[in-house]
Amino acid sequence: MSYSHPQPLTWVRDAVFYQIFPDRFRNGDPGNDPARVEDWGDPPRRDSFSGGDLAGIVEKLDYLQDLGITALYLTPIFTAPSNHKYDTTDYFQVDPAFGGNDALRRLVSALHDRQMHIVLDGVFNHCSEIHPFFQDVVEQGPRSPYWNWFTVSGNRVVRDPQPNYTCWAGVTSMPEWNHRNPRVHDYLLSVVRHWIREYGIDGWRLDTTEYLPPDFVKDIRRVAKEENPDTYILGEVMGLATSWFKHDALDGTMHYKLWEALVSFFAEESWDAKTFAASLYGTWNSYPEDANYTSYTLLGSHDKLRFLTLCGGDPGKLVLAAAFQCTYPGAPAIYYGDEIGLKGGDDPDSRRCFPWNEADWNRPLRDEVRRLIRLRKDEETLRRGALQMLHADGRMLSYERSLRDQRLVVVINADRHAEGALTLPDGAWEDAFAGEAVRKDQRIPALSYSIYRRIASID
Ligand SMILES: [Ca+2]
Repeated sequence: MSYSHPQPLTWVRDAVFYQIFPDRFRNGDPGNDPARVEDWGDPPRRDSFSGGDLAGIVEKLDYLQDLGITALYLTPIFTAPSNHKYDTTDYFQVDPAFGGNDALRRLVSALHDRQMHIVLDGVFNHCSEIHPFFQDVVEQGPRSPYWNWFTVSGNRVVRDPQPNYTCWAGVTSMPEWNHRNPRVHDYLLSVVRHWIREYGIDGWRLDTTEYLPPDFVKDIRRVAKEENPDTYILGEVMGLATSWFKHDALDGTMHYKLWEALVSFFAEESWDAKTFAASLYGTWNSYPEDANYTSYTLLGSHDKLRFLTLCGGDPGKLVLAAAFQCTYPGAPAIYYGDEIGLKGGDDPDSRRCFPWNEADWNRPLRDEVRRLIRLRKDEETLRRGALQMLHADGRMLSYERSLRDQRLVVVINADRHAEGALTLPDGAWEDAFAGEAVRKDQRIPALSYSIYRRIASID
């Protein structure tokens, strides 16, 4: 299949994403800090605030662009009581601690000036218990016009000892919307439309997609495309996303199936290359070809231990995983701070403040990630080309990417001790970074990768 002709969502195929947890990335405006704000860098707690905001992101766009980032995914930014803001109280207001609606307008404008894109987090399964509609139900019971917007058994809302209303994962502060009520859908779809039409956002990441009715997800995608056909609808799907794609409900998935494979092969070393390649093959073939190219391939997110921590703190393993990520189909996504060696265990530890003191950075790691992103941007073949596995044996893996007459070969030796050997396919080859011709037979040192470009074919 050729990808040389214009395709929908070209910007996603070419994107390198950066995920930001806004409270922890950068405090650009101390004037909007929540009342009880911690010192920047203090270890996060589940209920602590660090003061990060959207002005801070604008301040650091040079940093992000220098790294090679072309698109941002922000965890929720609408008004909510928690630091993570998955408990929305007002879907039409950016949280004042993030700078309010004007700050979003400035951020979108600054991003678009740089031809960068922004994807917001849509939390449409549940809201906050202090959302005014739920509060009305608490106060008025069945007389509330919003009574049927939630699912309450009995004639009044009871929280303790057991909630008598459906709520997210049993968390009483997050009542679930009643998705059987069409008025709920109309309301949430108006949110989807509003931020595309009025603020020009480029996509929605749908929180807990697997808990939403499929027809509702399809409606989200439909109305988003009506506003702008280039809008990206990205599902948070922890399992296989096959059925979501089959029913045209999503453009891409946060590729957690791939993430599991990356963790097993690179970080935990519990899989050999054959098992890893078989997993890649299975997922690849179960998704439509387009969806493989427009999914979001991640090493980390706010819901997982930091990849470097999963690697036992070994940045060499992370580099190999990043080399894979940047040479495989799908838009690579960096979880803020992974590129400078930020560590972190389970939530809230995985949500530490970004350390802006460069003395705290792993500079060689950042340079390596930057170099890989640059190669991906320079080589259309890595972004859009076909994929062909060559070898998977022991702890070594090689594959080819091809587009028209362009060929690239990637080899990754994830063995800690043993050197590997690779014979390049027919033709003349050069090192893709150095641009220097190489021999056909290559030695691949332990824990290293190489990328080769074909400079001439024999035919
Ligand atoms: Ca602030």
